Amino acid sequence: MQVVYTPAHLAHDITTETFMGLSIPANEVAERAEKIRDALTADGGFAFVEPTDHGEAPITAVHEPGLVRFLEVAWSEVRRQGIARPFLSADTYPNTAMFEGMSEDAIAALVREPVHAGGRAGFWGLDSAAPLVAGTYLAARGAVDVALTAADLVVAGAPAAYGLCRPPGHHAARSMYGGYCFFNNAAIAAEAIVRSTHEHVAILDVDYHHGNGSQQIFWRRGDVRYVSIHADPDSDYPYFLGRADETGEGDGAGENLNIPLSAGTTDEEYLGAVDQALDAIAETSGSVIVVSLGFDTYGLDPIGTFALTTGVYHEIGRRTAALGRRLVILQEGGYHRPSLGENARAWLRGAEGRSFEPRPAGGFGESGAVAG
Ligand code: SP5
Ligand code: ZN
Repeated sequence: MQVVYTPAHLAHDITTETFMGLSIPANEVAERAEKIRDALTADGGFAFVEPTDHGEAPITAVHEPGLVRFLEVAWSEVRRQGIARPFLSADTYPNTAMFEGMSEDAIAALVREPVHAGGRAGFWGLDSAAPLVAGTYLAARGAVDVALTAADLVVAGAPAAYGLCRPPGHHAARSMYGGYCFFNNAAIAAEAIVRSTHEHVAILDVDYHHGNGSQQIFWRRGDVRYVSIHADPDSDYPYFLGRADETGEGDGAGENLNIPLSAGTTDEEYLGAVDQALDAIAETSGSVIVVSLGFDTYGLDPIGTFALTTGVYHEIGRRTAALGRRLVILQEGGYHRPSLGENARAWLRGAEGRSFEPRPAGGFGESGAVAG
């Protein structure tokens, strides 16, 4: 399988994030992508390719141009405004209750992008967990090109391609970034595939979190089906979307399927949800599936609560490929760095119909971790 990778992600150099007002070591760090790259290189069965520059048009096909401009200039604005912070995080968000009682027209006239960088981050951002630094925009553009290049390979006939996207994308909505995500790599790829093939496209989102951005972008679309398995939003991010009764509207009615699962979900329970998700995709007419692949479902993940094991990723990859459709597999979350490489290897080998032999216990694919 071809793997699309670019070192551009290293420019999104994150060390801390804010969680409920507290500064904590960042979860979405550069080492994540490097661990996966190392494991796939060591495997020997993957061919690495660099992404090609696809420009801005495929991004604004999905995102509000104002969001793109904000992300492009945000860091220089932080510096120009003399804001002494190691990363940009929002000051104030426009909570809808701020405008309660006002007419839609009055709200539309009032709520506009402010000048202060902390206010602008609130205007475009969902939460405080997507720290923005000097290299964020270049890295996020790189991740989009990774996704689009993987899509190109599959549209050209490859049975599968893996885009090692970083930063991830599925929380980014048309006019919003958040949840470690800036541009929605999977949505941009899905839209590009719809436009080039004129086929229906399905998105299978198996990140631990609900992909609120992907759901929002395709909510009214009849030509893209979004199917997601994730933690129940009653107890997990993004809290306000991801429930089973969200099924789409207009042309998109019935095209959105959310499968929320509870804390402690096991391999067996998760595979049941995978079968349900794949059944919903099998009903659609297209020939390409975009997979939003997260490993924060892993038992040892620091921010997830599921109990999945490495072996089940091989089986999920195998079952997904067994639908007989071509796969654009794009990396989303997954924060237990020692296991990321093995989990990715397991999933991708499963998707290719190759066997998976776990590396020796204690190794997690790290060279030197096994004594001797
Ligand atoms: C792409 C993706 O997986 N985004 C996830 C965004 C999650 N945002 C909430 C992070 C909560 C961090 N909780 C730290 C708990 C430490 N025990
Ligand atoms: Zn996630």
